[in-house]
Amino acid sequence: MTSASSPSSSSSPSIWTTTRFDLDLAERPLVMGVVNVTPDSFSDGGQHDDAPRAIDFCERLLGEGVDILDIGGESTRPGAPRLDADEEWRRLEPVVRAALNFGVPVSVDTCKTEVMRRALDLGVDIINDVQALRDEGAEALLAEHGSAGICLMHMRGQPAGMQQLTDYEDVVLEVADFLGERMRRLIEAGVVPERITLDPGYGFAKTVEQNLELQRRQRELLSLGRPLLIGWSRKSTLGAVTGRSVDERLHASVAAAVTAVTLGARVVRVHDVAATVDALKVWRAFGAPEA
Ligand code: HH2
Repeated sequence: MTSASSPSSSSSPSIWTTTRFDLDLAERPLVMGVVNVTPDSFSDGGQHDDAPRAIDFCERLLGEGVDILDIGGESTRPGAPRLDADEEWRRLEPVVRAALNFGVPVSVDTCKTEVMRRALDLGVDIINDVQALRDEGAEALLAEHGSAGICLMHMRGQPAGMQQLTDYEDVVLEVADFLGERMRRLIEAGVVPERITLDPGYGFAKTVEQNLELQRRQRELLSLGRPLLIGWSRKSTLGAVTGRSVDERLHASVAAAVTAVTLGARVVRVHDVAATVDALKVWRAFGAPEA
């Protein structure tokens, strides 16, 4: 197994180019706030699953200092059912339309090419795909739409069966190989590296120990040459470490976000924006320490 190598010596590892914003990830790490317009997401399902409540929630996150809004219409929790594209888009469209007026980058969390196409036609800034653009036509679509930012995340299989797919020889090398290969294909299709961030996919097709190993060795993924976006927020590994239920994982989630940033992540995807923003302010005031 080869280890990851940089896609292009000319790409800046700290700029993330998106449709309307060039995000400078060197200045400070950014907080991506999760807005799930779903009845069944693992931690906030049903809390803002209609458009007015989801839009109110976006506004609340803006007040809390969110840098990016990440709007999802389909849960990816283990065992979640798949929606069709029309139903997913029916949930997303009014919220995405409203969010595009809020002055921050809008990301859409989806695995489906058809949903991506509709979101890109509205002008969204980022496509965040936990399947790393493996749906048919997704790579070509993102190559055609020459400006949207992209987050490629590692997972195996589909949410329904992913927790059976945890057989790795070396989880860090295999995640790095996967992300490097997905990025290489995208660049070959015509996407410039500055549009891409990479995500190891904490909690996706990984055991507790594999998630912890990935976090400990997260810096190895920096050799891929693109910024890391991570999502630890409220995940079950934090429950395994602390013994806390999903609605009691705020402190663990903030600790995880700060640790991930200390180990090189530049975007943290979180449910609890206010607490994370404060924690990262303290981290910066302490001189942005790196481990
Ligand atoms: N995690 C979730 C969903 N999307 N995207 C990225 N890039 N990284 C992640 O770690 C990630 C993600 C799962 O969290 P959530 O959206 O709260 O739950 P659900 O999928 O059940 O809606």
